[in-house]
Amino acid sequence: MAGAANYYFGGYVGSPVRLTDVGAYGPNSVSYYGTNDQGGNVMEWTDAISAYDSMRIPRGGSWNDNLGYFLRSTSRDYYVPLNGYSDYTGFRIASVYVFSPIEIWLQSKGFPFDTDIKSDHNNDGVNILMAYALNLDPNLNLSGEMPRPVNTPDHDSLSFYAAASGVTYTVETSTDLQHWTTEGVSLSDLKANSITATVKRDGANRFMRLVVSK
Ligand SMILES: [Ca+2]
Ligand SMILES: [Ca+2]
Repeated sequence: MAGAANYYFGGYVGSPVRLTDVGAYGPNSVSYYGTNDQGGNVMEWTDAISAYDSMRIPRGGSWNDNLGYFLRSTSRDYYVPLNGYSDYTGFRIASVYVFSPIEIWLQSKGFPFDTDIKSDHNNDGVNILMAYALNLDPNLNLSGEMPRPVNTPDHDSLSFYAAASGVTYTVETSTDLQHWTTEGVSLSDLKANSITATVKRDGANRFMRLVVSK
């Protein structure tokens, strides 16, 4: 990480030897994560506690460090917070992003968490959301793995995995592949992570489809 930081190196002529405004060192002081003055200026408290002596760990070095050592991202200092203040120790406000179940699943399958789940990266006709909904591996060819209807003289039925977190499963029926309805489709309770959708036979040709949404 090339750049500039506010620290005091043995009286180096370029050091202000005091606190500077955030961003005073310009774009060169912006870290890989887009944060200003990560190294130098003020040293920031972290939520880490030293296992060795239970002291709290600040990192990043400050304007008051007369060596560059504490600027290193691998370096840490040890202090006990007291009821006092200094102009070389501060903190940074950050928010924690909590991954949703599907975002965790995406990463477990080798995808970035923000992948477009409507995409079909391997062109097998099954998008990523459908693979997630049916508990299948999106990296495999799933063209032959979709739920298949079972036909009896009285009913047509479709059973499928229906326990993916955050997914709504709907089964629709149609006689012409144009107009789809959930009317006449009965759904079983979830049993062994599966649901069975059943349509009564009435003499017409019937199609069934599974719709998943998030
Ligand atoms: Ca800093
Ligand atoms: Ca696919």
